[in-house]
Amino acid sequence: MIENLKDLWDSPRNLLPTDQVRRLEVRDALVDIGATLLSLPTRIIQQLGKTETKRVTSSQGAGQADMFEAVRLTIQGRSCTMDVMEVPDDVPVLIGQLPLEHLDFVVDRRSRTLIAIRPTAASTCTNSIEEPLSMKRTLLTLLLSFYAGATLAADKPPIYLWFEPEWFDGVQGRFAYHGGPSKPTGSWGIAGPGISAEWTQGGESEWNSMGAAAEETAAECHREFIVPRAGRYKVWVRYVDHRSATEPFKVQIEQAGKAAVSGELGVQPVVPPGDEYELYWGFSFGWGAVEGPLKVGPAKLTLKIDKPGEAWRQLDAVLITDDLDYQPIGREKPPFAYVSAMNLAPGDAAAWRGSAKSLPVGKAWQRPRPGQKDFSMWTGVDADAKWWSAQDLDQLSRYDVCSSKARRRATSATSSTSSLPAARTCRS
Ligand SMILES: [Ca+2]
Repeated sequence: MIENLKDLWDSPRNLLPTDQVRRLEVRDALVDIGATLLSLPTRIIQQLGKTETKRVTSSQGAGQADMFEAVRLTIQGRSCTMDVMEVPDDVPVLIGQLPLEHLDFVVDRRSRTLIAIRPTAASTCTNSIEEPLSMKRTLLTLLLSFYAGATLAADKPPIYLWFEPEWFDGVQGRFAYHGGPSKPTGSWGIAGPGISAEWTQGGESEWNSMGAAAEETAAECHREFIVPRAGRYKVWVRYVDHRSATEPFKVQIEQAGKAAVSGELGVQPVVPPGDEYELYWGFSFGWGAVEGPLKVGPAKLTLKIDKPGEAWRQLDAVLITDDLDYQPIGREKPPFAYVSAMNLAPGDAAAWRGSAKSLPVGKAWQRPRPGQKDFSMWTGVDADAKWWSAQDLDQLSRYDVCSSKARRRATSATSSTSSLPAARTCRS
């Protein structure tokens, strides 16, 4: 319950009828230790008829917010007086650390409830002085974001949004750096699917990448997306980092027509100049990031070139995440929430074979494990069901199971087939 404080004062003095006290019951408030104060959306502030007092820098650092005169806040029968910070209408009512501390609440993550740490009668708008300070601080560290009486926001997994810029609107035609210097076209072009330089680095993420010439001065592509949760985000971009040359481009996220996050990449190296790919090819894929706060709701990501670089621009993948500690590696996908829902490494791997689980494994198949892991170049093995059903599995050697093409190559390379190394016999 949030009430207009002045109305409450006026009511007992017969200056205002009790039923005219402006008050609101909020059922979807968010308890958020990322916030310090009590934050109310503009529409609720207007309904309560509050008056603006000053502008302050918000805890997110980048923006400013308006402060409003105090309200009476009541949660589970406990009340206190609290100043109000304004947030946009698409943000829920946020209950930060100060109101929680004033009301002597801590969050119990397991039961997803607020727990009072002293009797109701003692909960007023004063800080606890009887409680040892160390105890207070310990309890505060336990406070985590959650939707009051509903879902713990902190229990939700981090958000990872992975995008492939070669699909973005505005990417036109093709770009290639390996056919000689390319000319500016006024737009990003599809690049790839790579040559040896990319393949030795694991290749490009998913389909291809996109690129633009060093001399390009005006190219832009974008895509729209939804920010599922308000918070501070990192926008990572996997791109070609040239050794000793710049490849500048700008990353921008707009919300409601305003720049929410923006920054320039490709000016400072993100891969060490001594990196083996940088030394061998003169460039390497690397990840650079810009960071900033995003609100819940629609957003537009733009990748833009507005000045020439010293070498070509080539972008492969974008990752937007509120997991600020996460560091992308190569093309590896982040730990999406669904990954944790699957047990991808069961103890009994044979159970995965379905109807073939009772098939015995031939003794001759035992082989040294590269890097302690079993390994099979399946593309080099014949898959003729008739042939397999006629074999005695215990008698088969690696040579026997190779494709006929691989067998021909192996035979022409050496007259002995009985001691062929796996790498030679099984490469098609
Ligand atoms: Ca890509």
